[in-house]
Amino acid sequence: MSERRKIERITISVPKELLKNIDDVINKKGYASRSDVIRTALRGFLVEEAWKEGGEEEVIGVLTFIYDHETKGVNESLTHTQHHFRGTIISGMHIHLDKENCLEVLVVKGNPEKIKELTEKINTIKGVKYSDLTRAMDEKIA
Ligand code: NI
Repeated sequence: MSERRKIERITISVPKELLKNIDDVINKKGYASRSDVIRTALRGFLVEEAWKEGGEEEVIGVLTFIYDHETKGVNESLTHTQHHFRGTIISGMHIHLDKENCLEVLVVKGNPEKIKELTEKINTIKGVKYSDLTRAMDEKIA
C-alpha cells in the first residue's frame, strides 16, 4: 500500500439529525459506508477551498459551452481567446450539435483566477449561449 493510501481513523461529533440525514442519503444512493460519504464530502471541501478567491494552488476543470457558429465573428473570437489562454487549456473537443449550434469542451488547468478569467472571456463572446465550469483538482485527491 502506498504512503498516500494509508488510512487514519478519526472520531467526529455530529448532531443526531445531521447523521440521520446522511444515513438517509447512504441508503438512498447506495454508498458503501458513512466513511465513504465523509471522504467524498471532504474531497469536495478541498476542491472548493482550492478554487476560492486568491487561491494559489493549481486546479483542474472542464469548461463546457454552446455557441451559434453562424454568429458573425464568433469563431475568430473563440480561436483568438483560446490561443491567448493556450497555457491554461490542456485539451478540447468540438461537437457539431445541430445546424447552427456547436458544443465545445475544454479541459483547463492552472491558477483558479486565470481559469475564471478564461470562463468570463468565453461567456462574453457574442454567440455563446451557455457555459458551465466544472471545478476539480488533480492533486490532493487522496
Ligand atoms: Ni461545430
